[in-house]
Amino acid sequence: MKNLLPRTTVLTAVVSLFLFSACESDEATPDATLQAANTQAAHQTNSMNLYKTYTVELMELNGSGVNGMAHIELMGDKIDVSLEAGGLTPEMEHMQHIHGFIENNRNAVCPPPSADTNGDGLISLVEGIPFYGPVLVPLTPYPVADATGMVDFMNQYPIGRTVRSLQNNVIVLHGMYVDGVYDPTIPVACGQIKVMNKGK
Ligand SMILES: [Cu+2]
Repeated sequence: MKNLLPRTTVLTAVVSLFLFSACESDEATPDATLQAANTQAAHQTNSMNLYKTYTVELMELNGSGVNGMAHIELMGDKIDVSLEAGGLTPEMEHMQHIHGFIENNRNAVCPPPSADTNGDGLISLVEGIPFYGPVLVPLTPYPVADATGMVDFMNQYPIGRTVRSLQNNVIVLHGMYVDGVYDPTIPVACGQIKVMNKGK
């Protein structure tokens, strides 16, 4: 487990940089659903965007057998994330992140099988990045799956302005054995973040 720390620290540092630059921007990222709306409606909905509920159905990647559900509540500049998943490698740490693109209106998606560009039968962390983008929010502290491969997780995070278009992003869970060696980075589940409730 100790050898996981440097990688985790690097990811966290990268994300901190992203969040910092996100806060510097005065432009709020418009929701994709707003593009066709008129300006007045957009303003109205933008203020409502500060309170929203989202759901995420996590589906397996790389034949992992992992699946789960996550809920996100957006409250201004904070999110509450709750996540339950099963089928994970028991007793191992599983990195979990909100992935997405900083660029306005670029939607993150879960990688299709064709993302496996080197043809080794697995979609690596790097091969998935053209689809789900870099890490926007690391959902720390990364949970360790219990003896049955389950995680039941909840935490709150501050988020930058560009991340607030949460439905443009995905959640990715990582970590499974590949050829007898635990690969903490390999994606094992992914789910699109979907708006459940437009809020107050
Ligand atoms: Cu990730």
